[in-house]
Amino acid sequence: MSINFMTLPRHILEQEKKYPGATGELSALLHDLALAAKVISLEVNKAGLVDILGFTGDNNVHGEQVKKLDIYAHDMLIRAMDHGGHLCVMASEEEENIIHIPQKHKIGKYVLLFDPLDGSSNIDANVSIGTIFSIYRRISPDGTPGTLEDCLQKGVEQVAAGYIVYGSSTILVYTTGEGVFGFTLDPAFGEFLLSHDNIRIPEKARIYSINEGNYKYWRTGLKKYIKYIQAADDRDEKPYSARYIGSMVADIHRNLLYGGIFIYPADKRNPNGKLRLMYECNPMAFIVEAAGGKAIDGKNRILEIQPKELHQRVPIYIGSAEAVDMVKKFLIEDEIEEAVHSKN
Ligand code: P6P
Repeated sequence: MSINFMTLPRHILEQEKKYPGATGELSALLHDLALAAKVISLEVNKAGLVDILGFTGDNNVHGEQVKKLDIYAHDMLIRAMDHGGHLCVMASEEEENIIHIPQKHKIGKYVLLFDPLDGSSNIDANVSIGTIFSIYRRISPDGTPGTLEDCLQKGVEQVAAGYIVYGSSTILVYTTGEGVFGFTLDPAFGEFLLSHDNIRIPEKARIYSINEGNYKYWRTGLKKYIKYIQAADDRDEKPYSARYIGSMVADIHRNLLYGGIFIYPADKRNPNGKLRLMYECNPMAFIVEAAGGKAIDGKNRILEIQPKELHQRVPIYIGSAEAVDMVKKFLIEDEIEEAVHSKN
């Protein structure tokens, strides 16, 4: 990984030159996000030292116990983003309703949705966790307060998306739809430096990532797919490897670099799966597709789903195109078999 001292701000400006109508607002927005990421990274990396770990005792909108770092990251992002004059509204996985821009600040033309600290249940185990963000252009009239409709746009309408993974190093990955770029934070001088130029997800890879503890709740088609790939060596094929961190940002980052497939399916207990469309699946699908991969809900493209509510969940099968196509084939064949059986 050669670092050529291409800083994130310079890269964003160079990317922006590709868009003749660019006003610099999106660049400033991404710059503010990077600043927030540096501050959150500082806290995440010293969490083990400061009494910031442990439960607050509060629950978030989904009834999950919230750790202090979730709240810290949520508050930090709002404080960093609400006064830049680029946003008309925000929405956070940690907040039930949309977040308005304070009246004293200029209202901009973009919409920001974020998961402030995904994978937070892993904080105490020092497993990589991350921030995920998704940016849209507003659809409501300029100069007015942003609306829920501004936040409920299809994933194909995103103008940018990215994540920051706080792991052995802090890496920010973003795309504006053309090319995916990774920057590693150099703590020595607090700058994100280009370390992964134009990431392309490997077309083929024999890595699958799913919580097999839920096996008995899966649809038959998914069970058949997993059994099929686990029997690769019976067909004299190279065997697959199972990798599951349980932190979506970390699992997707590995998936993006090494290829393979990440799956969080619907099952008998969770008919829509667990992961949120607006804060996790849409941004990750936008990134993976920009890197040459695919992302479906089991049948349809994630980015084409018309959102109905802010915190809706969707099943997700995301990664190398070949792997996503293969699992889709198993799921559709199973659906046809079930339809035939139900008629007989
Ligand atoms: P499970 C973390 O809690 C998270 O929201 C994602 O980051 C991760 O992919 C998923 O849940 C893990 O869920 O049910 O396998 O523990």
